[in-house]
This record gives sequence, C-alpha cells and structure tokens, in this order.
Amino acid sequence: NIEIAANTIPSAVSESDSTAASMRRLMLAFLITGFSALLIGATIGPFQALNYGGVDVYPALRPLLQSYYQGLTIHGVMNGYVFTFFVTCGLLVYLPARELGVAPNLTMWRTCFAVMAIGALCVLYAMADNSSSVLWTFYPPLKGSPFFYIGITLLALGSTMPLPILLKMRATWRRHRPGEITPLVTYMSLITMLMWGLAGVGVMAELVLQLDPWSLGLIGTVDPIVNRTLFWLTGHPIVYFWLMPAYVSWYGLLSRQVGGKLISDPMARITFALLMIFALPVGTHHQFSDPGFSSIWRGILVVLTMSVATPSLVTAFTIGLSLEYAGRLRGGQGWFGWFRALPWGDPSVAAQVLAAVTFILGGATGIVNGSWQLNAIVHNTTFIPGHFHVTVGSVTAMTFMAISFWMVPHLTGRQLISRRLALFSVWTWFVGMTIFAVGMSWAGLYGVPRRAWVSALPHDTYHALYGAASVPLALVAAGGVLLWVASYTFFAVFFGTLLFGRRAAPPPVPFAQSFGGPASFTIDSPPNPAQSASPLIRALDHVWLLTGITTLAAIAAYIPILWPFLHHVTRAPGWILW
Ligand code: HAS
Ligand code: HEM
Ligand code: CU
Repeated sequence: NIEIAANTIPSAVSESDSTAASMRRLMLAFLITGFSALLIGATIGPFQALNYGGVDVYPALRPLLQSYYQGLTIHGVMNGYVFTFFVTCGLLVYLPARELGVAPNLTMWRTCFAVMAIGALCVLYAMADNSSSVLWTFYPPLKGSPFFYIGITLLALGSTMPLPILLKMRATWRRHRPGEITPLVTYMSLITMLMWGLAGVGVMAELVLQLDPWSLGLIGTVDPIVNRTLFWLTGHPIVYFWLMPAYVSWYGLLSRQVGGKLISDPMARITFALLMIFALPVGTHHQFSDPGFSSIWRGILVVLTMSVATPSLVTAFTIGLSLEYAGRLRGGQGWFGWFRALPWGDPSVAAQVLAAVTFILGGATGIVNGSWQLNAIVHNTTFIPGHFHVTVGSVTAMTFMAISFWMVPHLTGRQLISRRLALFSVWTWFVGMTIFAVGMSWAGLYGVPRRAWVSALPHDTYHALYGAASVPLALVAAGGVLLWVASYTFFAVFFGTLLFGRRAAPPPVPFAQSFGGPASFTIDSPPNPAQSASPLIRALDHVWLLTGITTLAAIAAYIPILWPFLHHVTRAPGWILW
C-alpha cells in the first residue's frame, strides 16, 4: 500500500484546475455539436413521417431538398453518425476522467473533435449539393461524391480516438492504485470503445479499399455484396455503440439520480463484456435476405442474435430492480407503488426511465427481426424503422437528452431555464415516438416498404396499395408531428439554458454507488487496502483477453461468409439514381 498525497500526482485533476476548465469547455463543444446535428435530423424526420401518412411536402421544400432520398440521407447521417458520435466521444472521455480524477490527453481529445468535425462538414457538403443521396448505409452500387465517403472515413476514424485516451487514463490510474479493479464507469466506457475500435475495421476496409478510391475515379467498379458485408461488420456493432453509452448512464448514474444504488456492479460488467463479444459476429443478421451464404450460417446467426439480446435482458432486470430499490426507499408500496414513487419531477430521471420503457418494444421487435423466418416478413418494410426508433430514436436520443439536463448546468454553471418545459419535452417525445413506432411496425406488417417516397404516388395508387394500412400510417404521421413539438421544446430548453440560464452552483457528476462490486476511488483518494472483488470481476478486468476473444469470434463468423464472396467477385459500376 502506498501513501499518496493529492498534490504529488501530476495527472490528478481537481475542480478548480485550469485542466478541469479545459475539459468542461471541450465536453461542451462535443455536446453542442452533437445536439446541433440532431436539430437538423429531427427537423427532417417528421417530413418522412408525413410522407408515410400520404402527405408529400417535398415539392414545397424543393430549393432546400431535391428529393425524399436527399432528406432521408441527411436524417440518417446527422442523427445516426454525427449526433451520436459527438455526444459519445465527449461523454466516454469526460465521465471516466471525472471518475478516476485523471486528466485526459487534451491534445488527443481535441484532435478527435477536429477530425470528426472536418468529416461532418465534408459529409454535410456532399449531402447538401444533392450529389450523395445514398442513405446512411451507402450501399454500392449507389454512388456519391468523394466528399461523402472521405467525410464518413474521417468521422469513423475520429470516433475511435477516445480509445487511446481511455487506455492512457486507466494506465495512469492503475500505476498509482496497483491491484485495484477499474472503476465501473471507466470500465464500461473502455469496453465500449474497445468494441467499437474492433468493429470499425469493417467499414474502414470498405471505405479505404473500395469506396474512397472508387468515388475518386481510381478504381472503376466495386463488389456490392462484399461491401455490404463489410458495412454490417461495423453496422451491427454501431447499434451497440449507440446503446452502450446510454447503458453507461443507466448503470453508472441513474441509480444515484433516483436516490438509490445500482443493485449489482458485476451484472453491469458482465453485460458490457457480453455485448462486446457478441456484437461483431452477428452483423450478417442484416443480410438474411441477401444471397450467397449458407442456410446453416443463417441458423447460427439466429442463435448468436438471441445471445446478443441476453445482456439487454439482464439489463432490464438489473436496472428494473435498481429502480424498484430506490422507489421503495422513497416510500413506494405494493406492486407498482415503487414506480410511481420515483422522482418523476426530475427531467433527467423521467427521460431515462421512459427511454427504458420504450426499449421493451425495441427489444421485442429486435427479436422478431433476428428470427430468420420472421425477418422474411418484416425485412425492408417500415417495421424496421419502427424497431430502431424505439432503440436509437428513444433509448439513445432520450438518454442523451437526459444527460444534457444535468450536464449543461454542470459544465456551464447555469440552471435549466425550465424543468417543466424539459419534462414536457421528454413526455411528448416518449408519447410521440411510441405512437410513431407502433404505427411504423404495424404498417410494416401490411408490407408498406421502408425508404419509399410513397406520398409522391398518384392518390389512387397510394390508396390502392396502402389503403389497408391507413390507420397505422395515420399514427405514423401523428407521431411525427408530436415529435416536432417534442424536439423543438427540447432545443428551446437546451439552447435557452446555454444562453439565458441563471447562474447557480454547478451540480456534481451523479456517480452511483453499487452493491457487490469494488468501491471506486479517484487517483488521489486515500489508499484502499480493503478493496474486495470477486474472481469474476477480476477476470473481466482483463480487457485484452476479452478483446482477443471478440477478435476470434468475429474472424470465426466472417471467414465462412466472406470466403465464397471473394471467390465470386462481382464488378459493379456506380449508379446515381436521385
Ligand atoms: Fe436492431 C435492424 C436485431 C437492438 C438499431 N436495428 C436495426 C436497424 C437499426 C437498429 C438502426 O436481427 C436498421 C438498420 C438499417 O437501416 O437497415 N436489434 C436486434 C436485436 C437487438 C437489437 C436482436 N437495434 C438494437 C439497438 C439499436 C438497434 C439497441 C440501436 C440503439 N436489428 C436487429 C435485426 C435487424 C435490426 C435482425 C435487421 C432487420 C432487417 O431485416 O433489416 C437486441 O439487442 C435487443 C435486446 C433488447 C432487449 C430489451 C431489454 C429491455 C430493457 C428495458 C427495461 C425496462 C425498464 C423500465 C428497466 C431484450 C433494458 C422498468 C419499467 C417497467 C414498467 C418495468
Ligand atoms: C429513418 C422519422 C428521429 C435515425 C426514419 C424514417 C422515418 C423517420 C419516418 C423512415 C424513412 C423511410 O424508411 O423511408 C423520424 C422522426 C423523428 C426521428 C419523426 C423525430 C424527431 C430519429 C432519431 C434518430 C433517427 C433521434 C437517431 C438518433 C434514423 C435512421 C433512419 C431513420 C438511422 C434510417 C434512414 C435510412 O433508412 O436510410 N426516421 N426519425 N431518427 N431515422 Fe428517424
Ligand atoms: Cu443488427
């Protein structure tokens, strides 16, 4: 045991340091950039909902948007990549830095911001000039401008940069606290970034070896099926890169915000380890309808997909019980009294609990998607966007909003301009997104296709084709309108607080305590000789072992699928359709 005094550790930060001030400014820059992207994405989303309701606003938007597909590309890219990447790359550095009391490498963190910002500007330019309406999956042979692909390359590259920052912070902390277990929030953040760093190999290969040179005219053709497969090697893990930061908040902070404790620290660690190991091998469940790989593999994929759902089922129980514990401490009685007793007046709590409730629907629809036979019914229908708006559109978006409600005051020393408005925005988002997603999923069962400009059809044709789905499609449109109200109310609170919030003492980061795990200590807190941790937790702390297992699992799952493709090369020239 070593005696450490705070002032002898050069990398330790305290609230009053200039380093802490730089960290706050940078975190705020990530947050504002991310939410500005959401502002663009959430403005366009409801137009798409109206499209499915049969209302074609696109002719009226003509100077700004040339087609439905240009808007849809901007919506998917701004929300799915720019919003999520910026918030996450801020959060997963800032929270661990606070938890460990260690300064991050600010130069590297700024580089991460700059690389992603340049990438985002390139992509925005390519989408705005209508050269790249290739949708967020940019499947070849649809072809966009080099600015699009190079921009995405930079966004992807930048988004992995928190990984070395985290590794270095953890190493510094461990040097001063030998033998101790990585504190929970840092652990979860590190696993998320390790998973993402590995997963990124797929899309990086696709971009650097194929799409970048193709769009620059250096190579003439590309192989669509190989590229789709490389895309989904990253494209399934990306949904966990959206989910895990929300889980960091649910496991690491929410229990404190509701006035209780996390019910199980080991369950949080197991969840993250399993999400990492299973995230990569299941990528091809997005390709059940693609030709060229064996039905045995499709069967294995179903099993793997159900396995990757398991850690989220674990999360449902762990978070559910943590909420119940807090609710009972607050006097809640009976079966549901604890749920009512939660501090619903806190918009950050309300947003996260409501997000969790929507995820019950998101998880159930995910399991439908992952079942091969059922996938044949729902694939390429509006059922799929129905599914992912109650995952990324609710869990991620609402949890990030929830975080902003305490974090903007924390970073700026300004109070939320209105708790009631914030509460109104999250309830409206919850109701709007639920109605929207129920409508989309239901309409999908009638075979209404996703990614289709249905409102541009002649009226008779639209009714002949989709009349049977008129009730669910009306729900879609209504949900979309509610979501406009919700998002603009949210942005009024977010930007209003930044500009006009009253000065007040900044709240601390609400780190939760937990049962069953090692207590967490900042680098300069007193030594902690009594730290106990189960063998399981100690094993899970070997993050490189987990990384190795994940790599092997991904290789084992992808070689049999890619092998035949590489022996039947297809050469496709580009298409520019819209
Ligand atoms: Fe998915 C397609 C399967 C989770 C996002 N998914 C997509 C696409 C996106 C997406 C964007 O197997 C479309 C991509 C495109 O454009 O083509 N998905 C799954 C499965 C899961 C899953 C099995 N998806 C997500 C998450 C996403 C996301 C998370 C974003 C964040 N998904 C698929 C499949 C496809 C697909 C196929 C391809 C479909 C096709 O044909 O194209 C699982 O991880 C889900 C597990 C979740 C649970 C729910 C646990 C519930 C919790 C809440 C508890 C509530 C509490 C509140 C505590 C098992 C944790 C207490 C309150 C009380 C009242 C009790
Ligand atoms: C696609 C509406 C928010 C991510 C769609 C579609 C609709 C829609 C109707 C399907 C379009 C089609 O298949 O033709 C909305 C509304 C929102 C909203 C009304 C409320 C503001 C979000 C959020 C995210 C998101 C917050 C993520 C953080 C996506 C993605 C797609 C999509 C990735 C897929 C685009 C594609 O198929 O290429 N949205 N959305 N949306 N949305 Fe949203
Ligand atoms: Cu997936």
